[in-house]
Amino acid sequence: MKFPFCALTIFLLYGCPSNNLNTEKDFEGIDQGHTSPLLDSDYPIQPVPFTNVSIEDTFWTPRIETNRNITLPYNFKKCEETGRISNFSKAGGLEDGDFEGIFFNDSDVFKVIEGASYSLQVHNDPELKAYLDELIFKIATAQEEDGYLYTNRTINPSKADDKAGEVRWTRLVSHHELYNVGHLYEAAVAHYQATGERSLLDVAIKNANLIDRVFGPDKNMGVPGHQEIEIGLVKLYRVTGERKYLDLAKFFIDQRGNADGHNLNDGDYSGEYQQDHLPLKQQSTAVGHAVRAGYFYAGATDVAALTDETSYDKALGLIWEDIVHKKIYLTGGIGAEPKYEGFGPAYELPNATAYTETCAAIALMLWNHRMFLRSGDVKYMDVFERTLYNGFLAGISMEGNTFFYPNPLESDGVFKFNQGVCGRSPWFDCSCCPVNIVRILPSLPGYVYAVNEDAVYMNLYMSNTAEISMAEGVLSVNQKTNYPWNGKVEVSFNNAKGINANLKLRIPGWNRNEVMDGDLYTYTDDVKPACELRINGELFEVDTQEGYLDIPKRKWSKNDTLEIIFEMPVRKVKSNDLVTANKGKMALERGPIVYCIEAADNDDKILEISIAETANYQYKYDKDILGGLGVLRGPSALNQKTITAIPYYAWAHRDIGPMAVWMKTD
Ligand code: FUB
Ligand code: ZN
Repeated sequence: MKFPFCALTIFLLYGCPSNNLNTEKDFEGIDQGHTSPLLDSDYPIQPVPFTNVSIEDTFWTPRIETNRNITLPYNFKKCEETGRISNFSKAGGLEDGDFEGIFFNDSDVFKVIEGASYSLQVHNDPELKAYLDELIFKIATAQEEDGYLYTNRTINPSKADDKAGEVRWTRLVSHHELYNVGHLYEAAVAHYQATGERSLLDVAIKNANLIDRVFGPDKNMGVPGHQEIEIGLVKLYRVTGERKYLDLAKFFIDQRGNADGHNLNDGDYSGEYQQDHLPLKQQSTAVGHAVRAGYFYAGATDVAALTDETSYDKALGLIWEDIVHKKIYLTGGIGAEPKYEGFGPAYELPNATAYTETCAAIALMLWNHRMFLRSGDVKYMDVFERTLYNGFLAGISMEGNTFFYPNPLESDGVFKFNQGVCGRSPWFDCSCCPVNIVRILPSLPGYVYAVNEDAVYMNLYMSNTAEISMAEGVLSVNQKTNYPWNGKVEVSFNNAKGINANLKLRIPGWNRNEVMDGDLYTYTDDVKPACELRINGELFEVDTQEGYLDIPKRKWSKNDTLEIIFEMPVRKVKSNDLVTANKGKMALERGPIVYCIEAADNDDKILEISIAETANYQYKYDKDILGGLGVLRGPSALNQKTITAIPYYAWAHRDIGPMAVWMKTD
């Protein structure tokens, strides 16, 4: 039995929760299927939904399957064991007892439901479906009559966590009433799309209608202490077509940093910490808590795309440059500062204390994908890919049941962060990261392709078959590759009759000699990795200036093949001199993978190892290390002994010991 509780028990005991029967009457716009209504405006480029992309890939399939078989039930089990789920039962009167855990633990459960729903969309699992039914029942009973949902207060307001206070909406800065329900909305939309059932969606709608009655111009003009509801409201708008949810998301974006109606400096968690120091339009640098920031920018990008609001673009562009030119780690992680889990000053990127929370990596990916959809600019998908294979993937073990919260780029094997662990952990009291990972992996196929009128963008490389809706019909595409270990990608089509499409194949930044946009990191050599495209066996010269192999519109059918070779040499990277932490140091990369050295493979003292700028490092796929990894081997300048570097994402799977991404150079 994979899921901890016996489904149906609650239904048999209590029947249906009343608010599931009582659909809000002011909501009419949804059909009983699970399609989205057409919206007035939207991103000019649309992602191909993950449900249309079937991944069969030697690198990613095991990770997605482990997520489904191990991480997902494991996360639910942990939520059971730690009282996160019984908090709902207690709030709903199904159980006695006090609230357990941290005041925003409801959000963890919503995030796992979101991940489970994505998984259900592509993998029928009656047991999981029944488990979700039972869980949603508990959540629905926890919802108060007017739609309010926050178990920390509902169970017993006089015992609510101090940060939340006894009275609703009184401590917006420090509590997470609005953050939690943002995750509820995301989960509800995912569950509705997976099942066509409204059980959780009705809970979300009832709650959103309450929030809409309470917040807005001439009402409560406070802002959420932690952004997230903006993203959730946009998803609710997408699925229902109810404009008021989009307007409310826009209100929360515009009200942040607006002194009219709320106090911008209201305690430790206010002001810059939550990006509430200035209106977004006047912001130009990334400050404060990194997850809050990432969700904020992602939500604002959504609102800009779905409304005629163009005034956020300049600020979002400047903030993006501030991050990517000055504040991002080589791994694509953001948020250097452990004290407040956020951005430090420009170029201050210490390695051993790099906080780079897994959730911040996720927030950055979500935002960069949206920036790409708005602009078509390759630089955003370059950041997405870098973060995906490094800063994000390091957060989850290959076994799927241990996690990193901070993701430092160096370790002495002893130092413990504020999460109290050195190495991977089975769980955290504040477990926002494990439950965030579980929703990203099943939706990963949705980041591979995007479409724009007659163009198809191929942004990520992993073996898959995709059904891509075009004006003329469905283009059925196969990708075959051994990426990230090999840069060869073969593309074929299943259409008997040709379908017209302009194909845009992303040339990864590392192949274009650009570590990332800007000059924070550069390759030490001037190698120009080859990029070759063959169409039906013939070498094809294409314009690559925009970062895409742009193949003009033509009919594609099952007679056609593409072969792309992105040459993937081992590269050495150095930092901008202003990054004092990396002075005199280099890092190794190959393709999208950032490498590190760790104690398990090297008998020297890791933090003393140095490498020569001229030394050669050889790539080899080693099937004996951790089930198979591409490793780099070459001489240490210290004593000419061979050192072995492994992908950063794979560190800390063996004995806990020192690790370094940046190595001294002699
Ligand atoms: O506050 C909710 C989440 O918990 C944040 O996003 C994380 O940084 C952690 O503090
Ligand atoms: Zn987290």
